[in-house]
Amino acid sequence: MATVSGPSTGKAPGATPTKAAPADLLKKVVGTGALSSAMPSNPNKPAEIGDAAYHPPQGATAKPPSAVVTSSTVTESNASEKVGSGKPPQGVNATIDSLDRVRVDSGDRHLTTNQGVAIADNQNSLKIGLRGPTALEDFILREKITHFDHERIPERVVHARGSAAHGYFECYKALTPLTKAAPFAADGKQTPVFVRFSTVAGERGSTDTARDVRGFAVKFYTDEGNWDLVGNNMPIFFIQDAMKFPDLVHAVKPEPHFAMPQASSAHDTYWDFVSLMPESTHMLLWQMSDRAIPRSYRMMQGFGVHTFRLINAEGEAVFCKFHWTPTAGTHALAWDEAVKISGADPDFHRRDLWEAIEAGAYPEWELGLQVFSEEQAEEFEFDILDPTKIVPEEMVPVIPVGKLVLNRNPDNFFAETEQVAFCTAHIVPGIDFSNDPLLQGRIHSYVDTQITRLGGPNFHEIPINAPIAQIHNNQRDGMHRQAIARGRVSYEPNSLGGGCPFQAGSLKGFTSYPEPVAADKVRGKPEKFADHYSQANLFWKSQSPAEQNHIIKAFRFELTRVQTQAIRERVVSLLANVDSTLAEGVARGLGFPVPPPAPNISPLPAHTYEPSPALSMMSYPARDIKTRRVAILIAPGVDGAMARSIYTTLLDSGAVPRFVGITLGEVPATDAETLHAEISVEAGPSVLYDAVAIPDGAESVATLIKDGQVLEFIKDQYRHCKPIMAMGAAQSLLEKAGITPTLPSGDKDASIVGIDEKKTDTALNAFIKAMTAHKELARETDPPAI
Ligand code: HDE
Repeated sequence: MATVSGPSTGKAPGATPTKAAPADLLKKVVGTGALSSAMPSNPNKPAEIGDAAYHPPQGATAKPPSAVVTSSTVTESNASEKVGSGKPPQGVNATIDSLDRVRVDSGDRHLTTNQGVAIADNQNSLKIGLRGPTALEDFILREKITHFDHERIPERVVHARGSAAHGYFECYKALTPLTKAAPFAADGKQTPVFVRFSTVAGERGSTDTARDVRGFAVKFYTDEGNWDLVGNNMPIFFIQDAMKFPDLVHAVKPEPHFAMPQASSAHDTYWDFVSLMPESTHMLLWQMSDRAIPRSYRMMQGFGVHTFRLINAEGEAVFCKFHWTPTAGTHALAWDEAVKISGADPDFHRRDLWEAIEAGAYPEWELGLQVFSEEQAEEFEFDILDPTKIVPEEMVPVIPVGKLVLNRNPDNFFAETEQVAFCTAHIVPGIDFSNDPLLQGRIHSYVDTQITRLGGPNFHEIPINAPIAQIHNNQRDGMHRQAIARGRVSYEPNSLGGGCPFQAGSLKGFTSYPEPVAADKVRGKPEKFADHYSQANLFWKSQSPAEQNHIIKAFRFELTRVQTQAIRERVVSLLANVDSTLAEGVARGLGFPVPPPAPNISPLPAHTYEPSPALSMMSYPARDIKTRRVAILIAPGVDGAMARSIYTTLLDSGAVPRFVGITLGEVPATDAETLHAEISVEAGPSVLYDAVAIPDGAESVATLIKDGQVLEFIKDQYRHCKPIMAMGAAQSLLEKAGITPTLPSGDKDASIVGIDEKKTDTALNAFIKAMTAHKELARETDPPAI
């Protein structure tokens, strides 16, 4: 009943008399004794030994006779506006409450300092006389400037440039036979998610449309903890072992002596490295393909890349690969388009994602799984632990299991998008890692990097990172700790906390798949890892002619920027192992003959695959034209009724039409109504639109045809293979731009509309059909005719 420093029953001078003592103190002392003696020994110890260890039991607990027994202090029932209600929370971690707990709105509020002190004057520092020096005591100025000085945090070492949104994942049908993972537990179950898309190489302020892999990272806030599926928009990777990741990143990042180029792999150090790493060849083809210049984050596939394991409640495991497929189709920019967008709107992808969500056009993906057994995997000619290989869909089909919908933009870019911490180590019961050596390294790297980036080990408490599942453990302290742990127990086993928090045991808790391993400790790779070219050849063969041509041109572009001839030749020597047309096409553009193929080190014979249509972007068309941006070119004298009808029909189809004029403002039409040009050709160049429509109107066409910028606008639409609708007099604009409605093959170019389709309705139908297909790539010639 007495504390060391004084009687426990007395009143602190000036304090409100406490209701707690002395009865609570007595209860605590007596109750603690009872609680502790409820655990005469640690009953779970035998379960750590031998076979029993496969099924860890739930931790032993004892119920405290009253709440005060596990309290930190008997005075916890004294309430205040700051310490809370005085009702001790039990079994609750308040730091996980929804983001509403930290949202701030300053409407109808005055300015304060960070200590809540009202600021009278936010215009002037405190000076000794109106013309005198600033006083050191100006704590208001110093707090403001000091905070500002520390506003920036280190950017992500890779994937620094990104954009994110909230949404949900909905499971179609329960997947309980395959996995006990929470998001797949019941038909129609929804799990909140936060998804961040990114480029890899560029710095935080770099352009969105650089040629690069895109990150596709999904944080599932499941009711059994956070699961982060940190994937990319390509299903494979450059390297086979985490050991090489710092080398790869150092090679691709701006060269260290002069910090160039920004956000581009088109430079010597990158190609020097990959040309000496034949395992990169397959990924190089993907990176040089149109996948590396997506039209939108909303129009790209995503992949978990590595093989993972799914585990059901019986402990049975299968291997699994994750695939995201967008409902808006998988579409790309043309390279020339990507380059021009970089100038016209470096935030192109960020804006596109934000605006689509603001407008209620919520981006959507379907999640598909490739599921296969260990026995199947052993029969494959490639190793499923090798992240430079896919599992062809012809061998293991992709089963659709759910959908992802992004329906809410963040409130604050820094607090959410910048501070979100994705970690491959974040998995939940029902999912497990495979031994992919790249994945194994990632499990360490992501948690580690957040400690530097977010300033300490408590990054999980930053609201965007906190799970919705309870957090209870004995981790304590560290920079910026927010949780105020109640009680004196911060270890396990304990009897003073009634054994709590107790281990969950194998029925509820995470257990690793008990894969038997008996092998030498060694640094090396299995033989199947050495086949670097069979799947590169598969990818090449599976591309449409236009896609193949783009790959050749991308290699040419990148290698032209490489200054060292030996490196160029070494890259082509890798390609010579993949396909002769590819190697010859690249070598011709670089002005040298194809060198001898690089040594093929595989001890196993090459495998010949049939082409896989699933690898071509052409296999993922859109279902409609929702969110496609269409320019309607207008000038005074435009056929007003037709222009309005084009606008309305496109709008009704979910597209985003814009009246584009030579300047902004009113544009008198042929009828009584005046149109408004919302944007001009100089402020919003052609590359920012997916298609162009030019309504009839002799007078308007006569104006447009005299404007070089308009002609350039139309030519770019043509060169980038976009649908063009030109009605009546507008045909002369196409002629002036040198555009014919015939493909190089001699067939009609169905995406140039308005010659045969004289009526607006018929033309619009054809135009919308062409837009659904996104582009008419058969129009392309090398070099471009226009
Ligand atoms: Fe990453 N990667 N990575 N990576 N990665 C990071 O983590 C790393 C790899 C991927 O939107 C970093 O928080 C290693 C493959 C995405 O915040 C870092 C290795 C794949 C993102 C890191 C890889 C990815 C990252 C930088 C090889 C596709 C952005 C900042 C062993 C499956 C996540 C950070 C976001 C980010 C390390 C390879 C995807 C440094 C060591 C393969 C989408 O920890």
